[in-house]
Amino acid sequence: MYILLLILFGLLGWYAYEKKQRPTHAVEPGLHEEIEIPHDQEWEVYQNQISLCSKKLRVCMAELDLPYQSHHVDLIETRSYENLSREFLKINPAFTVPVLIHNGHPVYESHEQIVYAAEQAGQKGRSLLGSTPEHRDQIARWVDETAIKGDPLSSDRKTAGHAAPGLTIPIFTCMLNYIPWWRIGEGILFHGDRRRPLAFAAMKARGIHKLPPPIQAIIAHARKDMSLRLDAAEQDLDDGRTWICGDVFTLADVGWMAILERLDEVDWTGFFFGQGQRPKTLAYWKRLQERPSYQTALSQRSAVHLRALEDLKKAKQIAPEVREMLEPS
Ligand SMILES: N[C@@H](CCC(=O)N[C@@H](CS)C(=O)NCC(=O)O)C(=O)O
Repeated sequence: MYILLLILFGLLGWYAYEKKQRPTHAVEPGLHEEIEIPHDQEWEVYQNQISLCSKKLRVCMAELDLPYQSHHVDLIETRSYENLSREFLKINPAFTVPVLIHNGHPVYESHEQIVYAAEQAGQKGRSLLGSTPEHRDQIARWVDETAIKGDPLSSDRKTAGHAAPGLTIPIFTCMLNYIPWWRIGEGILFHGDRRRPLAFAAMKARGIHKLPPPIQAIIAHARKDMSLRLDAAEQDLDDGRTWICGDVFTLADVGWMAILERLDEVDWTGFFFGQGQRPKTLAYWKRLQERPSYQTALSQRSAVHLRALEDLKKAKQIAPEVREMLEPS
């Protein structure tokens, strides 16, 4: 009995100590000149291979031809909660990637990072930001539309950016099959937003065949919101323009490249573009894939992701109820 109590107090002591070492709190978006992060290069990026916001920043840096040192940070879907480690929380106490570091100062939030990098990058940056006040406003609207601002789990913002996490649930559910339970436990103990690891635990426990109804509802809302935003893109592209804001590639296209890539990697393209739906947007997506920045920043997929994608496709083939839940006819 005494031994059990001793172990229990030991564990509680460890938890209290460890929690104190991993403080989390919100951060103001934008550049923080008052914070100094150890660095080797002018530009450094803390990012994750599959994260939507990291992809957007990688595409932007590639378009701007800005060389940077990359620090890969694992998230639970790719392997472990490295974003909750003591080391990473010193870089971003808000526990998310990406973080852009310029001369040792962090810039938080990917929609701020792409604007900041473009503003620092001379002529190439000016072209991504737009030429006239109207053009800049139009670009800013799409940058906002493709961003995840505030709480990613809130359904208040009906944008493409906010629909994307819900549409990512199927692939993350399949990826979690390859992640051991104890790693998810680390998130439940230390995450700054416990709803996220709890949702991941539910996804892992139930699997793609039996997703809990509240999670199915998130997917259904996301599907509806994304459909409407893709319709808006289709309308803008209807006049035959090459890029979403005209004939010059801009930050608005950077945002859309990341969103359309996400739909592709979660096997949604058939649902949103099949049977001749939204042909202009589909052609636009093909043009985006031809840009060198796509090759540099997005073309590689991890082994876990590829295995999970196969699992997802197979589940949709063999289980009509999974297909109907994800892609209702
Ligand atoms: N608004 C933020 C969103 C960042 C965000 O939520 N990043 C996700 C990956 S796309 C993340 O780091 N999630 C880690 C977690 O929740 O544990 C931005 O645009 O940078």
